[in-house]
Amino acid sequence: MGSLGALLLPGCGKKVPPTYGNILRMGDALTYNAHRTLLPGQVLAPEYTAADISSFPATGTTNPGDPSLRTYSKEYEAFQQTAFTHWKLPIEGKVKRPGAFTLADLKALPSRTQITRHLCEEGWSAIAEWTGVPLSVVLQQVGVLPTARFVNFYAYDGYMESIDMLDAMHPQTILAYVMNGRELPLQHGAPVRLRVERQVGYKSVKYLQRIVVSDEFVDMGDTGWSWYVGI
Ligand SMILES: Nc1nc2c(c(=O)[nH]1)N[C@H]1C(S)=C(S)[C@@H](COP(=O)(O)O)O[C@H]1N2
Ligand SMILES: [Mo]
Repeated sequence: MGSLGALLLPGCGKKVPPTYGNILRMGDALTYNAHRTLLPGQVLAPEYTAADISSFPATGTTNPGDPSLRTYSKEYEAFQQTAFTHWKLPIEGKVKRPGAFTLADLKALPSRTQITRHLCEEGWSAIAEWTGVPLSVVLQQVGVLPTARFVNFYAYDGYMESIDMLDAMHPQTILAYVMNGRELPLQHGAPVRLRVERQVGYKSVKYLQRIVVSDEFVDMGDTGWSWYVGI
């Protein structure tokens, strides 16, 4: 505990996420540097075989380019009409080399394929195979600053979520562009969605628009769900 205590010090006095009853919220106060030393101890979520792949409902937004939606995005609709060739994912905030990645850029980076169980807070679960680039690889490209503690994800339907560095650097946290061997379908978050396998489904942001690395917790408001729900 001595060394953990020392790692926690840099976060003291900083704004941390609302706890909503959680007690083991150590990760919130840790910096990128501290997390790197803790990484080897990370536990993987269970992975399954192709035979376990199930039907997979689409929930929440299923097409941000639908003009009848309150959250309609004209920009998204345009990207969709050109098969996402003009889509770019900016990664900014507390990074040394902010930049934007095209779908081709992301596909050119090392990939990971995993068959995992998605657990929705509404009580259903489903198994699928996901392929994408580990978020850790992308973060390495842009060079996360040592003081960074959170990664914030913004989507074309106005959806947003954040995770701490421990989840961001986790080997199964990927930016997925393939589902069950095919291009990520529209209803499941095309062209790229986040997969955070050790947390409940709502952290797996679909329709990624922008990623922002931050030192401070960004309060995205009370969604009615806990900020952290490990599984
Ligand atoms: N952009 C965006 N991401 C989102 C959502 C959403 O409505 N919009 N819903 C979340 C919830 S609650 C779940 S359970 C999963 C659903 O993913 P699916 O539609 O592929 O099943 O996406 C999550 N990510
Ligand atoms: Mo969900």
